[in-house]
Amino acid sequence: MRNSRGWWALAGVLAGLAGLAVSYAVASLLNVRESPVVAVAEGVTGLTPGSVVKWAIETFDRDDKKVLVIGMLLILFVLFAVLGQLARRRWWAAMLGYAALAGVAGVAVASKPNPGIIEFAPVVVGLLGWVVAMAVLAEWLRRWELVAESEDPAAEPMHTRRHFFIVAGITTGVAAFGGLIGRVAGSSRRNVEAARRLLRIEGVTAPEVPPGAALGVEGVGPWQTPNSDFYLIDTAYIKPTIEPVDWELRIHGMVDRELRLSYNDLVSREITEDWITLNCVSNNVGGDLIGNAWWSGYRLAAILAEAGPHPDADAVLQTSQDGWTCGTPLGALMDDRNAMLAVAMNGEPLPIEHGFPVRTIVPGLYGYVSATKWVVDLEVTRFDEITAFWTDKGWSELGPVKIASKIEVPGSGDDVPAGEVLCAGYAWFQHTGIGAVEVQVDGGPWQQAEIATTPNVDTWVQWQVMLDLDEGDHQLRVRAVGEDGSTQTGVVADVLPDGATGWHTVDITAKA
Ligand SMILES: Nc1nc2c(c(=O)[nH]1)N[C@H]1C(S)=C(S)[C@@H](COP(=O)(O)O)O[C@H]1N2
Ligand SMILES: [Mo]
Repeated sequence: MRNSRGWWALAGVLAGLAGLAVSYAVASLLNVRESPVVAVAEGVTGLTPGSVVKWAIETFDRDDKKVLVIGMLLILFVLFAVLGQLARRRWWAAMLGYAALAGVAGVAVASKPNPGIIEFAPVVVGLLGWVVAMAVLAEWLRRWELVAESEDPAAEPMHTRRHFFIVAGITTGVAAFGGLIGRVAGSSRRNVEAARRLLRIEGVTAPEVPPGAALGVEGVGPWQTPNSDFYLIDTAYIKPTIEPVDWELRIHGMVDRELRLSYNDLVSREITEDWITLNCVSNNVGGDLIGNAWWSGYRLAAILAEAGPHPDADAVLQTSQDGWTCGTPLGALMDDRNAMLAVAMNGEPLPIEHGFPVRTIVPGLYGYVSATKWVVDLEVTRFDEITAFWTDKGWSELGPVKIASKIEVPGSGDDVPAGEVLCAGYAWFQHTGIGAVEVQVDGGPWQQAEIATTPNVDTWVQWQVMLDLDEGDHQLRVRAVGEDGSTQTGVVADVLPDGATGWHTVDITAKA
């Protein structure tokens, strides 16, 4: 027992590995977006200055993420060894250390767009793994130490030492088994990720923000929402992982010809691309369940026309691979708008979370009645014959997007210098278009804002207006006017059953 500190360090490392491994296994089994280690690695990349990231990418090329994860694991090894030694005399400090590490992972997971509760499971299980493994190993190390230091000739250090080794062996086994489960369970997701990375879809072009669409006001989110920041809403605890070769879309029901499309059939069609803003019916006034992307796909109007819908059909029941359903007006899928089966988002194959390999996008409708991710089945039918996932729960059958607007700067509670204050944000009324945006200070007259140009009526619109504010507290309000002349109502309505209404209001203080 001469080198007791070394044994404690070993115990720390083994417990650490076991915790990481069970966390990884749970992450893979639940198919959550990233294991905590990767989430932290991504967080680190996000916080690292651009020049360093650029250097790392150039130096390590495509392996930059791998290098980062390996580097983090090395740092963790050292930390685990230190925590193991700490556990010897200051148990609470070691536990605090594990909790802090889990806290970092938790923050990294929480910083992803709209993380579900399930995404925290790997962090919680990992922390439990650490604590349990460390407790068991510490127990036997202590006994060994006691016996080794004992004067009693009957005490047998061999016996306790053997026990510690057995427990250490079991912990190693758990770590190896957890790692194995993680590999095997994660393989379908890895295969799909690999297939996605290698995919080159003919005709998909990179997005270029149209000139004049972004006003460049500081504090206003980007006009084009990057995939990594795009809000995520779905009911799937485990995200479907579908390889393009395994994907098939069935179009049937009230049609003249039933169609079955493979991925290759789909991508050999004529591509269509467009800027379309997607938002969720659950978005509260001023909320951020909205994003704008460059979508590439294949026009549903053409595909449905081939199937030949019957004249008395008025709906399409869409079903995703995980069994989620929604009912979409047939008219919205067949008129001149760019309703599409999308395969790419912002010039890249759809991310798995956003519906890889194929999802529906329909300008002008909320996601819950139109934007089916992992879509596999379209049944042409009638609204009076179907129910769908959300309409079963009291949401409206039809979900046209309501006209809305939002102030992004100044933010609620901000202090601003009195005098000229730039107020800016977004307005949207997909498939009708925004004609004007007006801002009101303290219930006074509505002031016209300048609105940016947009490539079509299906995207959100940036706006800005210079306000003149006296010292003191002020309340700012915004409302939009549609291109059809309709004015956004100030009547407050809840998101249920068909979308929130009311004017977004921001309270600020102007200071000398
Ligand atoms: N398969 C599936 N598709 C779905 C949903 C879902 O729960 N499952 N939710 C819908 C809702 S309510 C919205 S708002 C959009 C969100 O799409 P996003 O996660 O890509 O932003 O997806 C729609 N498509
Ligand atoms: Mo939604």
